[in-house]
Amino acid sequence: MFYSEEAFKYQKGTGDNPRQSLQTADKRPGGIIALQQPEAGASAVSIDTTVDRPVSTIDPFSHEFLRDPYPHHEALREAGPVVWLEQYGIWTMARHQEVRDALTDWQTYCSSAGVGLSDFRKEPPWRPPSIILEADPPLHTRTRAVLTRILSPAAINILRVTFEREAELLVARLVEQREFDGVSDLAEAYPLKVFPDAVGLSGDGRENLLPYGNMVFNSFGPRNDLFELAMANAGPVRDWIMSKCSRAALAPGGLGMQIFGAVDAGELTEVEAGMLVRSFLSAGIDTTVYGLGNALYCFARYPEQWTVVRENPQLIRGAFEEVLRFEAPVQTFFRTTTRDIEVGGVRLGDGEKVLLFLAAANRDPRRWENAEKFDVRRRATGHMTFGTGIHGCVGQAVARLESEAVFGALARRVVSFELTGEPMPRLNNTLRGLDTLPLRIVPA
Ligand code: 8QM
Repeated sequence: MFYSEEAFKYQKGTGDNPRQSLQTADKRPGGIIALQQPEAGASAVSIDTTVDRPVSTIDPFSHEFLRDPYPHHEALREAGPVVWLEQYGIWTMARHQEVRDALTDWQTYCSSAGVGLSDFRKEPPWRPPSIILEADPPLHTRTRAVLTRILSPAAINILRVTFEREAELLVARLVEQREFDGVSDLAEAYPLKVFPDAVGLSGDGRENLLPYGNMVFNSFGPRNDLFELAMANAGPVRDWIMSKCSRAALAPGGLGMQIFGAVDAGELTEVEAGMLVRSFLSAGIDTTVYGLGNALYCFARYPEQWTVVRENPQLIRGAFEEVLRFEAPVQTFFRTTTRDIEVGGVRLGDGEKVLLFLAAANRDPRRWENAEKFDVRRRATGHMTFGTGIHGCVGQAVARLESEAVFGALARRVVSFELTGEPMPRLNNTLRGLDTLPLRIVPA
């Protein structure tokens, strides 16, 4: 089996030598062997409450892992509440409770050292850090307040008429066409039209947006082949992005210019406003492209679930939450510890990187009934795809609006989506989604 080298073992405390003579071997599907912790009280005189640490040799950024992460997620969840990833010298958490707790405790799990593998305190970041994503309070509190206002559900609802009209136009064209690629013709085409329009970007050069997102999301991982490939044309792409972040480049009334309104109100500097426009252009496209693509893929794979949605349009909103739970476009984020802390009896040191598996938390059987089932009727809120706590996705109203506009239009016109070929994955160090999704529509 392809994941047979995923050997779990336990190490004592923070020591480096794996303990060889251990306990019961617990055979897991796929040949994974997890060695269990000693039973409590097994050593009658011990007063040491710190248990050994589960260790994994897996590389969560290898092609093999990214192609089918779910068996690996299960193995990491079952290995323990926190697991040491030997290859990178970092911790990881894959259970719902631990991921949620870490995201909530921003004082212990900080973002200002970067939310990727790279520790900004030890190596220079590839771009100036984001002043919202890669920041802690008090800076984060100030920048977040501005975006919370601009992206509030009420503020975003004003975009609904435009977003719905664009969705109707695009879907009418695709239904006419009958056969199309679900990724380029819909999942990419729609966000690339409505979101930059809403920000107030001019029409030219938008082909730079996806390559930039590819850079941003691959850069959270290690400097592997995916990172290098994404960075191949970094200079011109980054220059174009930065040129669109100034007041002069933005249309009046758009989301971008509203950020500059906060400068006039004394909340931000002019430079900070430009940096927050960069955050829009970093976080606002690929996430929804992958999200819409994953949704289409789910409905093509589980046609009976699309039928349920079509016949009950009030389920469209909840169905998209289920897509986010089941096929999370954003799979992982990192934090960095700011002090020694104990998690499930394991000691984590100060200044250590922790890889949080949002997508594994989303399928944790401790939290979800039939976690591996795509079920549009379930209550999927509580998934970790938008994160939670002070850094919880500030743009989620935009994401939901896009999905409701697109799948609302599709529900009125499409009976089913048929795969006309094998969908191909687009591998990324952070995102999970498709490169191609060949579809034929059965019209209503
Ligand atoms: C991910 O640049 C940024 O501020 C930024 C980049 C990426 C994200 C968020 C913010 C979570 C969607």
